[in-house]
Formats: sequence, C-alpha cells, structure tokens
Amino acid sequence: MIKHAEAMDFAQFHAAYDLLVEKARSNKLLPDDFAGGTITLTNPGTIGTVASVPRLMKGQGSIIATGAIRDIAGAKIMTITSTYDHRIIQGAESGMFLRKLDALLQGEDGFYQGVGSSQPSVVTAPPATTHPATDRESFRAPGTAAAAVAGSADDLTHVAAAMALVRAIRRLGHRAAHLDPLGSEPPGDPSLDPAPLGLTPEAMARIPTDVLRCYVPGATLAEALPHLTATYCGTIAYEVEHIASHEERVWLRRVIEAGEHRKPLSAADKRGLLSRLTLVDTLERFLQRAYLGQKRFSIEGVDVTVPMLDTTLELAAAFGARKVVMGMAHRGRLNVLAHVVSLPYEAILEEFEGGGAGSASDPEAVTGDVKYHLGAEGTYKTTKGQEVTVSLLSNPSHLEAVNPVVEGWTRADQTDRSGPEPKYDVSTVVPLLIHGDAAFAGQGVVAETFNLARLKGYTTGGTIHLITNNQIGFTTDPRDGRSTDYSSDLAKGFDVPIIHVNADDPEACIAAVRLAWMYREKFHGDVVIDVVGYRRWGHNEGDEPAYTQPLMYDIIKQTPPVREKYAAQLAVEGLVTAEAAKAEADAAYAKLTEVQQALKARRSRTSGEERRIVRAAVAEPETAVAADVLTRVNEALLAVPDGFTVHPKLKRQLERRRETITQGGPGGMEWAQAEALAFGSLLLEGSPIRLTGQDVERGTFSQRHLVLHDPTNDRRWAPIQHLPGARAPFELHNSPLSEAACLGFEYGYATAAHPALVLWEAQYGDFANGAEVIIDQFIVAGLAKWGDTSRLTLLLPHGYEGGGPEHSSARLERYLSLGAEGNIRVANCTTPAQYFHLLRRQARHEEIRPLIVMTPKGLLRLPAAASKLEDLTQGRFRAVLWDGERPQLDQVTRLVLCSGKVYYDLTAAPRRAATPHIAIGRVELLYPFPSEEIGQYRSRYPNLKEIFWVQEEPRNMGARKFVLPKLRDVVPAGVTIGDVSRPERSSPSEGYPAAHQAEQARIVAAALA
Ligand SMILES: Cc1ncc(C[n+]2csc(CCOP(=O)(O)OP(=O)(O)O)c2C)c(N)n1
Ligand SMILES: [Mg+2]
Repeated sequence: MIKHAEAMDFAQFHAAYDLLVEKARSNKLLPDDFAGGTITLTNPGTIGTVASVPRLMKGQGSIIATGAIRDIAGAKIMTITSTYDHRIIQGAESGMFLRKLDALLQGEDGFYQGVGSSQPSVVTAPPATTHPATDRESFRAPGTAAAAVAGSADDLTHVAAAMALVRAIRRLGHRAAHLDPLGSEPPGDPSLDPAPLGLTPEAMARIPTDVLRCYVPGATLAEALPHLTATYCGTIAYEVEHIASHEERVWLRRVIEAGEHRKPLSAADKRGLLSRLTLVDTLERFLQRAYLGQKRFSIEGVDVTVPMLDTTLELAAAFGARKVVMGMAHRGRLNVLAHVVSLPYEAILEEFEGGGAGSASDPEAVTGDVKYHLGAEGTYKTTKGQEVTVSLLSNPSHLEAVNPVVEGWTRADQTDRSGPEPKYDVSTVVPLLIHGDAAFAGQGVVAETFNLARLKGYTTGGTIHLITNNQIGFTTDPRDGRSTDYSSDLAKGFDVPIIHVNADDPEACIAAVRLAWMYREKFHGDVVIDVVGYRRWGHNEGDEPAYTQPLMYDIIKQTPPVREKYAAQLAVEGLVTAEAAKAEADAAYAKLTEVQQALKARRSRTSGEERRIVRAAVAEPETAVAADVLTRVNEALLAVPDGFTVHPKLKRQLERRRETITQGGPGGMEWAQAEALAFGSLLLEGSPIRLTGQDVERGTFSQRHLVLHDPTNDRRWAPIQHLPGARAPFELHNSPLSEAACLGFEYGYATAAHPALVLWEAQYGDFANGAEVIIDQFIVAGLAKWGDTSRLTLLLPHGYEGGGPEHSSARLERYLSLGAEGNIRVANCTTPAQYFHLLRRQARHEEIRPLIVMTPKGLLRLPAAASKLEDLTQGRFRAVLWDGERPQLDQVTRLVLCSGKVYYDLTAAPRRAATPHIAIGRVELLYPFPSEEIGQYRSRYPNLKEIFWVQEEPRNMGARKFVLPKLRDVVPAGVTIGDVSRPERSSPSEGYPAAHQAEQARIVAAALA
C-alpha cells in the first residue's frame, strides 16, 4: 500500500513503489502495509496479458489494471481497465479517472514536465515510449531520434518544456493570432514564449516532433515551431482544447495542424471569390447611393459572410443536404437575401421603392414587417449545378430569439412523419445561424439553444454558427458588453469547437467554413465561427458612429473594403488585373442601375399583390370517436411487452382506466385518460403529434404516465408509441428546463410541420412568461407579420388552490389581450371530455391556428369534473357549457358566467340548491369569443335580468377586462351586467392558505347572493 500517494511527486511515488516491491519480494510486508488502501494497481501486462478485468475482493474500492504495451500499425497501444465497486465509485467517476490518466499520459497538465523535474533520473525511458496511444489517431512511434534523448536529464526537461509549449500554443495560440482587420495587436500570452521554458534554438533542434505528437511539418521542434505558430497564431485561430471528448479533440488537432481544411484555392476559385466580394460590395454601394438615408444595416466590414455562406451551401450539397434553414438578424440581411437566398434584385429594390404599402388600412391583409426582418425561401445553385433550398426564416427585432425557431424548423424538416415511427435524417437539412457579437454574448436564449444541440428530442445534427463580429453592439464596446474576452466564449461551455478568423482574409474564412463542415459531418455537433471584422457605418446608415467610437472609426475610414484588398492580392498573384477587377465592379453596378430603372417604369403600371390572411368560414371538424375504437386504444395504452413490470402502485391507477371505459366508473374518466385517448385516436387517423415540456412524460402532477419504467431494470416503455394501427408518429420528450428556447423550438417545428399537432406544456402556466418573446413576437404576431401560423398548442397548468401567488394563474389576461384578427385560440376547459374534443378539434380544424389552453391542477382528478365514455363518442367541443341543472329556463333571472375551476366552487356551494333562479354558464372558448352563442340570452333565458362575470383572479387580471366589453356588445336591453373577482392586486393570489379560503368563499357567496 502506498499511502498518501496524492501528496507525492513522481520521484517520491516511485521511491515508495520500489520500497513496496522490495518488501514484497523479501517477504517483509507487515499488516499495516495492507491497510487503508483505496485503489489497487495491478499490471498483468508484464506477463503479456492485453486486457484484464480483475475481480474486486471484499473491501477493495477499485482496481486499475494495465495491459501489455502493443505496437499496432506504428502506434503504441495499452489497454487500461478500471474495475470498481459501484457503491463507492460512480461509473462516470471511473470514466473520468481513465480519461484523466489518458490525458496525463499524453502530456497534458505538464505531466512529463512534472515527472522530469521531480527526479528525471528515475524515468528510464522518454515519455513517448510509455504513451498508450489510446486515441484513434496513430501517433508516430518514436524513432531513433527519440531514443537519442533518453538518459539525459536536461533533455528530458526540454522535452517536458516542449510539450508544455505545444500545449500552450494549442490552447492559447489564439491570443497571439492576428484576427482584427483594424490591426489591433493581439494580447498574447507568456506561455507561448519558448525562452522562459529554457527552450533555446539548440535545445529545440534536439527535440524530435515525434515525441510531441504534432502534425505540422518539421522533424524537430525548431523546424515545427514556425508552422505551429503559423497554424495557431495567424489570421485564423482555434479553441478546441476545452472539448471533453478526447476523440474530438485529437481529431480537431490533427485536421488543424495537418491543414486539411486549408488546401489552397485554385486560381478559378480565387477569381470566383473576388467576383462574389464584388457583388456584395457593389450592392451595398448602390443602395447607399440610390437610397441615401434609408436603413439597410449594411454588411460592409463583414462582407466575407456571403462567400462563407457560398462555401457552406457548396459543402451542404456535396454532403447530400437538400436544404439549409437559416436565422439571422438585420445586419447584412439584404445582401444575404440577394446573393444566398437568390431573391431577385427587383424584390429588394422594390422594398426601397415603397413596395408593400397599402396593406395598413386593410384589416385582412398581412400587415407585414420591415425588410430586414422578412424571411424568404430560394434556391441556391452550386458551382457543380446542384440545387439547395435556402430558407431564411422571418425574425423579430429581438436578437437571437429566432435561434431555437431555426432548430425546431430544421428538426421538423429532417423528420419523416409519414409512418408510425418518426425517421430522422440530419444530413438532409442543415441549420445555420448568424449572430451579432454583442447579442451572442448577451442574450440568454443563445445558451438555452446550445443546450438543445445534443438532446435526443431536439438535435439537428450540428448547427453552423457564424458570429459576424464587428467588435461593437450599437454603441457599446465589447468591454462593456461581456465579462470574457471573446464574444464566442459561452459556446465553450457546450463543448463546441470555436474558430476565430479575420474577416479581411477571405481565404482563411473559407478554410474556417470547411473545418466547420468537416466537424459537423464527423461528429454532428455545433460549431462556431467567430468572423472578426468591423462595421463600416454606424448602427444603421444614418447613425454617426464617431460620437461614441471616434478612434475606431478613424481607422475604419482608412481601411479599404475587403474587395479592394483581395483584388490587390490577386493582382500581385497575377490572377486578375486591376483593370479587370474594376470593370467587373462597374458592370455589377450598371446591372443594378438597370434593374432599378426597369422597376420604376413597371411600378407605375402595376400595383403589388397583397398577401391576405385567409378567413373563410370552415366547418367544425368531427371530433367524436366510436366507442369500439376508444376501447381498443384504451386497451393498447395499457399493454406492455411480456416480462415488463409496471410499478405496482401505478398499475392499480392505470387499471382503473379500463373500468372507466367498460363500466363507466367509479368516479368517471379523468383528464389524463381523455388526453391519451385523444392522442391515440388522432394517431390512428394519421395526425402526427409531438409533445414536449418539462416532465411531460409523467406529467407535473403524476397524472399522465405516457412512459412506463420497469422498476426491476429501469426499462422504458411508451405504449402510445406502439399503438397497433397508428398511421402517424408520436414524438414525446421531457424537455430541458428552459422556456424560451423550448417554446421557440416547438414554434419552429409546428410552423414547418403544419399538419402535425405540436404541444408544449409548461411545468406551470406562469413559467411561460420566460418565453414571452416567442409568444408575443412569433405565436401571436407571426401570422400578421409574415403569414406564418401553426397548430402549436400551449398547455398551461394553473389553479387557485391556495398554493400562493405562483401557479395560481397562468395569466389568462395576457393571451386574451393579444388575441386579434383570429390569430390564436384561447380555451379553458372544465371537463376531460371537453379537453378531448378540443385537442382533436385543434389537430383536425381546417383553419390552422395556435391554441393556448389553461389546463387545471385539481380538476385533473376531481370526481365532479370526470367524464364518461359517451361524452367522447358523441358531441363535439362546446364553446359554452350551459347549466344542465337549471332546465326551467324561464325561472332563471341571473346568469353567472365563469371559466375554469371556479365553476366547481360555485356548484359545490351549499347555497346552490337554494338558487333555482341562477344559472351558471361556463365559457370554455374565450378567444375567439363566442359572442353569437352567448348573445342569444333572450331565447335561452326569457326572464333574464342580470349577468355576472365571476372569476377567481383579481379584477385587473383574468378574463374580466376582456369579457365585460364583449358582454356589453351583446346584452339585451334591461339586463344589467355585474362582476365578481378578487380586488385589484399586483400579485395574483394570497400567500396564506386561510386568506385564500376566505377570498374564495367570498367570491362564491357574492356570485350566488
Ligand atoms: C433583445 C434585443 N435587445 C435590444 C435590441 C436593440 N438592438 C438592436 S441592434 C443592437 C446591437 C446588436 O449588436 P450586435 O449583436 O453586435 O450586432 P450588430 O448590430 O453589431 O451587427 C441592439 C442592442 C434588440 N434588437 N434586441
Ligand atoms: Mg456587433
């Protein structure tokens, strides 16, 4: 036993080790030598064993066994195993231990330097000879040059220093890279300097690169160092060493150092690149002159974005993709639309000429959006003649909010939903996001979206991220905009490789895209390219940037456009003469002038065609389902495979679902059963469904249980995903703990996958305000701004049940205040059957609209709310439920209208029996408000004198403010309108249960008084 090994340096450990071996050999071990150990090291490799899995004896925590070192295809391979007691050591810890061991053996953390400096003489071989080459790369076996350094303490110290230097260059070389086109000096880092490490040119000339496992040319460090520096500290730089996966790290190092992505461009490619930069530059110059003073958020300063997108699309097509889904902000959008989405110049100039006007006063017209927010879809033709669809999604001004939408949209496009199993193919559609440097660092949705990238329910096989880094956000400098050096730093926490590149080196920018693509192809992960450029104008073209960044803008004024710089470079290389380059630019300008003139002539003759929101009245869909179908579905939802054990407590609960179907009781059908039957029946009819949200598989209130877990072995089984006869898939995923990105994702998914019923459930309804941007800017206004809609359904659990201010209200008032032009639906059901019909209606309605459902907590199991099978086999969703217990309509003088759970408080009140003159109606569909049905009071209740709106929410919340004016619109003469609610409050409910009870009782009493 070597005690306190953790406090020893290598020499001390080695000495203790020798002593122990000696004691064992000479039979001098004492009982104390065996006590107190935690980890046993065994070495069956010395007898030739390749790998062994030792058995733990009582009391042992872990045994690390090292196998024989084998020479395979020039690489040294050794298998190390860790056998551990699961009660003491977690699997992940054991894996981390092996990973650490591997990293140290590869020289990380200055391991060999530490070994060498502790007592070099104890090391009998140079580090590389003891390396286990467990990585997939085959590092070069040490040759004679390596052997030559053995034995010299100085040389070993130098080798350790050399490894530290290589490691520093890989980790921190970016700090010395020349990334800024405006010429600022990079900060550098002391660890990049060989001198303090004692690495003289002579010493470096004695260190073979073999032992350093570099992939740059050069036999010794002296020869390799300039290549390493050029690789890591040029106009392109890399951050990959933070990545946890060893395989990814080693692969990236190899590709980067071997320069696989930096293969020189052909002469034709270079000319092509200049032509593209010319088009980009010319469009901006033209717009600047032709429409002086109009905002366009020019691309100038990061012009290279367009050729980078060209390369992306070329590679996408080469790797078999048929579509790229893009999200971006305002900056550079017009240029991207023209040159990447292939929108004709006419369409862009038309916007500047005042196109789209005339919609403002037409209530049915799409009211539109500013030109730098509008989406478009086009076809990009690659140089090889392949076609790739490019979808640039519409986005609001809210920076980065479109990110999750792009991911969801892409995922929908990648998924084949034509059969009972969803089939994903991440190679067919590729997501691409363009970020601003300030927004990327500042907006939380960026992090939330990165967190989706590798989740089973959300992955899109790797997103290509470009940060168009103009080193400014509006008027804010980077030092005021983030706490870290790089805009991209957040991505490091998500194991994402980061490539920084100088925007004025277009060839390096192309190389960056190539590396990004190679990585996506191999590992299907996200990758970030930080394109460091500048902003030629102010935040927009009318802004004076010198008020706030005077020195920066002095430099920018003297910085020629990248087109000019690159044209000069190609002139020097003898590829394009200065005259030819100018002629090309002049021709591009002339073409734009021509388009503009033609457009002006045409616009005087024709008026633009307006898009309209189609509002034809459509028939209510059938939502009832035959009893035999529901019985079959119900049975199938209870079925598990042979040998699968259902948790005994849950089994009893689920079995009751059989009785509600066959015997109509006891207690009737609960919410979750009706929901499952709605889902199941829709799947049989061919409606694809996707349900996500926090803990949706089980349900926040332990009500849903769509996924069963075998308590004996943790096996998972979701009966609804194995429904016999299903014609469409059911995608079901617990979501990460995010609202903005998760709801944004579902919005994108639902909008792209129109026929599918996509549902997102909040853990509690009030948490949805964490996704307000998605609700206000996309779900609510998307139809009017962009013509986008979907069947996206929000399930928002809530209830005034004395649980305090949070979770009492799902903020119904917000949604009601946002309903207009029939943009959304807002419902609040009081029975499982109503919910069943509502879900089915939402999936089948010909008018596609998002739906917001206020879902209950206590009603999930309330016997009074339960439904019967026949409620599902007949009828349909009812916008208003009239009082079935007041058949004497002419006796009714007061109508109490309410919505949701308070109905049960009212009907359970003892006073109810004494009020035959009071009928209680439930408004189940609040928006669009069923004015017509409610308005027929006279024919329903001929002696009506008053109508009360009753709600649990404070006066300033709930449906009151929305409903009262609607009632006034339809109220018959002589009928008064009153209302009952909590008093005006800033917080939705009382924090004390007793105060809640008192308020609840008061509301009921006032309604029935
Ligand atoms: C969520 C949000 N907050 C604030 C703004 C206002 N705004 C518009 S552009 C901008 C600066 C963006 O800087 P950056 O992300 O670097 O992009 P750039 O304009 O420099 O291309 C700001 C703050 C916004 N559009 N969205
Ligand atoms: Mg910026």
